[in-house]
Amino acid sequence: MIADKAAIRILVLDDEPFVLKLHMHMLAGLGFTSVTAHDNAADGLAWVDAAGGPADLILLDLRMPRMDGIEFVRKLVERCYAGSLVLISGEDERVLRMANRLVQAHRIPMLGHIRKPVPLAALAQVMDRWKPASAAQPRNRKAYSGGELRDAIARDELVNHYQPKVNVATGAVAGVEALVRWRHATDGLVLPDEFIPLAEDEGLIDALTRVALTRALADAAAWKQAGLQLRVAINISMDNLASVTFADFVAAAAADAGVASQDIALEVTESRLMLDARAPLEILTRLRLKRFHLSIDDFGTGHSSLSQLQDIAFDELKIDRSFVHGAWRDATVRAMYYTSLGLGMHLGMQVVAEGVEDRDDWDFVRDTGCELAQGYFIARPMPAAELAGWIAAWPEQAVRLRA
Ligand code: G
Ligand code: G
Ligand code: MN
Repeated sequence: MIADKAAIRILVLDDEPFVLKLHMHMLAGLGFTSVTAHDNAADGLAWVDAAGGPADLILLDLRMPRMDGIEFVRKLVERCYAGSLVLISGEDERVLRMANRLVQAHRIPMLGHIRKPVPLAALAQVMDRWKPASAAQPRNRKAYSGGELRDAIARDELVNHYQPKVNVATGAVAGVEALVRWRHATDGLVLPDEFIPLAEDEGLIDALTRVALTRALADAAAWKQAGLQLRVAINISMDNLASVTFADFVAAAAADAGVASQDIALEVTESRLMLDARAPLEILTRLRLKRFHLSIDDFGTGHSSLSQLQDIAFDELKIDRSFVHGAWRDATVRAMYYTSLGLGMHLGMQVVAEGVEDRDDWDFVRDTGCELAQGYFIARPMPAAELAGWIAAWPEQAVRLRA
């Protein structure tokens, strides 16, 4: 709930005076009364410039004669606009989505997009998301230095969490994915997005991967001892595949730990373009010949794409979560999902749907015949020590999901 709706300064832009009146009326009905309306972007911009303290929120029509909504957004960015935006348009979903992406890329808080004619309930729902500019700002991430990360690796501050992958039809736990975290002395548990790119830039990714892999192998061996049959997956950066000794390192580490190569999966994401494909191809081919399980991660994003599938004999394809979560209700997302699933199946790969976040996602994935699923709905990544407990409790939940 918003405390003081009347204090929020709203600008409504639409080239049709009737629509302007209607939207102002709807906003007033919802309790938003500090509303200014203009029927063209130039006047809107003049108002923003003159009003002494710009709008907190702008309801923006995309198609307007002369200056359109997209150009207006650029002018807002030039003015360091700090408020939020709602896009309103008669365009179809995909055009709205494209505009939505642009606004996000400009880092303007986007409360949502609504198709015309605007239903009151949709407007109310979007307006409910409004937050003051300070609260809407993303948490300021702390930037770490290469030296700090190097010390963290040396001091053994990196730990693996594990997220289960389960068979959708049977509920069986097929394996786990190791996801590294930094147990930071003062900042708490730091997620990999905040230090993997740094590790790649600072030449630390090999050291990091060695630590994560060694840890994962030790945990895999312990689980096997305890009678748990799990394939353990580890994430590999493209930079790991630059040095041809990597395949030998992986094979030796697995042998030392007493873990069979079939029980280890290597998840590869091509986050940046590889200029020289020879080393990665050599390493992946050798690992495949040694029967390590190769997985293409985040499929459909970045460079994890079709030509990769053609060149590399992956055993597993992980459909990126942006093509999974919400696919049941969104036709565009669903098209990406089905295409990825079909490709994986045609090529005889195991397919994993990532980002299964709720019951609707789960039911959808199950109905499509995808073999494996992973996501918050099943389990969040957890410390190694919690896995056995989770596995013991899971079947009861899985049974209920079959209903
Ligand atoms: O753990 P999260 O759940 O936040 O992971 C974010 C990203 O970090 C994912 O893309 C994942 O693949 C990557 N990641 C996690 N652990 C490792 C790792 O050990 N090595 C590499 N290269 N990437 C990792
Ligand atoms: O790139 P990779 O697939 O390795 O990334 C795994 C990342 O996805 C980790 O950051 C993990 O915490 C995150 N993740 C796992 N399950 C879900 C989920 O259901 N929803 C979302 N949003 N993220 C998830
Ligand atoms: Mn992964």
